[in-house]
Amino acid sequence: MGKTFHKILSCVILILLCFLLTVPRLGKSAERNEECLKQEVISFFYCDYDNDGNEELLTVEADSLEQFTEEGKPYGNRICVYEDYSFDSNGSLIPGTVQYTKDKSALKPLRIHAGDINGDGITEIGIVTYKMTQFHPVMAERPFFYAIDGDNLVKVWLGSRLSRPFKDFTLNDIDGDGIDEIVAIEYLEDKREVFAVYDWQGFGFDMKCQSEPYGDISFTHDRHRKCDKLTVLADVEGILELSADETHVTVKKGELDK
Ligand SMILES: [Ca+2]
Ligand SMILES: [Ca+2]
Ligand SMILES: [Ca+2]
Repeated sequence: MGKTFHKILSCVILILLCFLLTVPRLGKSAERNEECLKQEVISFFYCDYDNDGNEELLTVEADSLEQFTEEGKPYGNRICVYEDYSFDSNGSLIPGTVQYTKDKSALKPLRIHAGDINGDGITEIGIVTYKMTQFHPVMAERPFFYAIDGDNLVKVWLGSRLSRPFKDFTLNDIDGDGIDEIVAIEYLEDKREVFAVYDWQGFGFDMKCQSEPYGDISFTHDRHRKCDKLTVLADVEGILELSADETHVTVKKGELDK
């Protein structure tokens, strides 16, 4: 009995040793892939953030889908950038090789997008966070912007808030000057909603113009990549296009509604 047991034990140890010696060790990139792909994608955005001609995939990923803001929105733990991506037969997004990953659990990131907010030719990564700040100690969504520099996320602007409580915002070169503005849907005190456009002013954003008030407005353009034209729904007027100059936000009938 004892000899048989020892023979079986020896065989098991031998098999384990063979397995460990033959399995290839994970490289750094593969380890990163393992780390990211076990998580849930909360938000994603396609863009060529490093201007090399190839589009990357930016994601906010979560350890679980059980983390929510008070408004019921899921938030994540990690920011990832993938060199490539594909789709399965059901059209589901499959992230490719991880280029960058950073644990940002403290920010409670809800959404990721990107644009050149300050006109220096470098794409900033916009992260909508859910946190308190020193001067506004309540949990709220806040627009933070970073530049990716090697393995670091370098702070560009960490916005405490916009002029008013906002429902949503996006980045778009709405005035055609080559620099992306923050275009926000904000609440007035009487609960009506307006589009507000914010320009970079060297150290932060200033609101430069806003639209007429509406009862209920929302963005309808593709939120996963940069768009040439912002399209919106405002009350019951159908698809509308948004543009702006220095003093006015113009809302007009969109192509989709003609
Ligand atoms: Ca690229
Ligand atoms: Ca920039
Ligand atoms: Ca612009």
